[in-house]
Amino acid sequence: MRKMRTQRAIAVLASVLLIGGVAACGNSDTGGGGSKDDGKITMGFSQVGAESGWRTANTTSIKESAAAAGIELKFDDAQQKQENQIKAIRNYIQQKVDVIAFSPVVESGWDTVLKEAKDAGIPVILTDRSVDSADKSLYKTFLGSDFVKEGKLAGEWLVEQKKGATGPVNIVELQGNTGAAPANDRKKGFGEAIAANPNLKIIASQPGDFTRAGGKQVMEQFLKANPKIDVLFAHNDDMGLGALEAITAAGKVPGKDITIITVDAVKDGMQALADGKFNFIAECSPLLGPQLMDLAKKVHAGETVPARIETEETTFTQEQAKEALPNRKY
Ligand code: GYE
Repeated sequence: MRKMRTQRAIAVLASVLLIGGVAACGNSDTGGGGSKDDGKITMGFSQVGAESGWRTANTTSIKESAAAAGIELKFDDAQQKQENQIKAIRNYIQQKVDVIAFSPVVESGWDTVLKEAKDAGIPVILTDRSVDSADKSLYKTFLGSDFVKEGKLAGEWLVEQKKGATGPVNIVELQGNTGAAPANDRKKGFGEAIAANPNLKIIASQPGDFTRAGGKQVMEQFLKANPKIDVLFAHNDDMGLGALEAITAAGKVPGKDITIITVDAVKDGMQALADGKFNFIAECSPLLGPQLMDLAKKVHAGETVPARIETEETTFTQEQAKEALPNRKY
């Protein structure tokens, strides 16, 4: 009995000391430092633009995930211009946001502004596209797809399809915006894969800026200049969708007269694939928001995060697109 009472007394004393200690901590917190920190993380995000269905889905994912994670998001659309992105990042530095995240429209030319963020003590997360900076300490991590692999998967599928070809197979390529990581890397991966069959030849390759309008316009030129086009490789669905109009207007049947391969697998692209107008899509997931917010929290808390986080992806044939389409959210 006495023993129990003593134990209880010790427990009460311990909790009094504990509460006192916490209160004292709280006091010294508010008293010192003068940090404005209310515990809420503010993220400045510079988006490439609104050039494609992929981009729209990516923006939605980022906005929804920020709200769900309780992160205050400052968002800027750079309209595919690097100078706008640099301006937005400088604004975020001035506003002393907690974390800066961005999807660089092109790979080169970021060192100066990234150094400014580093000097201001603001961590930077690259999302979707990467930069070619030699100094990897300028950013904390890069979250996004392996674009070389996407191009490779597209090329390998074509090699398999055309393995019986006895004569030249003429390929035209619609590239993304000049200097963008997905344009450079998809071109590289595709080129490397098709080298396995010397019959496969890229006879024309031009940027269509990842837009439907760009895809349509450049495909019209391709069709005018080249009487025999067997294959179109478009670096995204939207350019492929734009090209469909040009191909039909030229009196050719997309998916039959011209084999069409794209990247992304957004809903409209998957519909074209299920309808037999496209022949193959290498997936690129735009749903990067949840992982980005998670990384922002970790980086803000001073935790180390992996330098590279790769998105998981697959590929789709026409049959697979028919199956996947009803559940496709974007
Ligand atoms: O494939 C394209 C978009 O950077 C992965 O940008 C992204 C690409 C995507 O415009 O549709």
